[in-house]
Amino acid sequence: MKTQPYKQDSGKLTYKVGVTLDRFIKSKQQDFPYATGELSQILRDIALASKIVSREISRAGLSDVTGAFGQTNVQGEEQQKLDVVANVRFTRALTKGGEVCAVVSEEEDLVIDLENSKGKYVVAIDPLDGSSNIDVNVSIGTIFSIYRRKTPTGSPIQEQDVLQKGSDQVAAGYVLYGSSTMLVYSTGNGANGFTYERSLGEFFLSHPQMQMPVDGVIYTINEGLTPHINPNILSYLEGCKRKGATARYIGSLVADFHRNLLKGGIYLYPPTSQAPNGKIRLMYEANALAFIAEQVGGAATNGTERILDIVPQSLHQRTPIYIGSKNMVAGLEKALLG
Ligand code: FBP
Repeated sequence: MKTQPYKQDSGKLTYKVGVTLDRFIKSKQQDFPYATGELSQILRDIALASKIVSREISRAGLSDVTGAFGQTNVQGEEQQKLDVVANVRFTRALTKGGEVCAVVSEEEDLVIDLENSKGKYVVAIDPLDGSSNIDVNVSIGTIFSIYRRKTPTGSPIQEQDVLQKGSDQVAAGYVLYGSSTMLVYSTGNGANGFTYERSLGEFFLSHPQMQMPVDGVIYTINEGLTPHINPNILSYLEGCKRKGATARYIGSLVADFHRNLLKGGIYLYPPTSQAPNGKIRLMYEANALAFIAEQVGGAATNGTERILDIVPQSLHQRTPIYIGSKNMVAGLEKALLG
């Protein structure tokens, strides 16, 4: 039979739309030691749930999903309706995807056992980060960490499956619901960013092989905390200001981290006299962003130890965190030594 070779049409009529997240995940699958498609499926599940949550957020003012839900979570924080919506959407998507055996969520007191005898993975997730910004239309996010369970599939979920160090993550990332919705993730071979094209319902590769500047001009801290923090941090911030650095603080960790990743900067949430371990949660906030930070050439510490080396003791433990441009984090660690 006579055939003809495929000729890539480069006419203006059919401009290229770019690489979809799905195709990218597939093309990178062989990079992953256990490449059997399970991790790819989990990333797809997270992408699907984030599309639904992005839709709910973008029309929040038109539907009854703003305001408090009327319950508090294990942190004693008042749950927002969208916190609950996001928690349900991500947990449901991970359950239906069939590759996850347990979920650790900021909105759930205990580990959720998905009773999935073939699930090899554990996901830790902050379904909606930046709760104080939900109802005021300021950027918020989702943060996720993916681990391989340690015990045999089908056996009861053990502490060792869940309380794993950040350096054991097999993948991690975040979704930013901002002026556009973006998903940034890494499986340990650099980090890539995808922008959501709502009209096509697809994430497209928009930020390949992201890199964080080693030096930055931005410091990010809730200035309201300064009367209650270590004076060495105050002198470090004075040093940054003398070097011309500027303050930026959105109050949503994902949004502040993402900006500093692109522009160079440091996010600080130190221990305070009221919160001796700071505010940020290790398992589903700090670990994932520290993984990404290191993959893009940045760094993350609790002041004395690399965040990814911290051995978790409990699901909802908090940790001081200083994360961002490598030289700025190194400068902070030096300042803390006094
Ligand atoms: P949650 O909203 O998921 O609880 O996350 C914590 C957080 O909102 C971060 O996103 C943010 O960086 C920080 O707390 C803001 O804290 P504060 O209001 O004390 O500045």
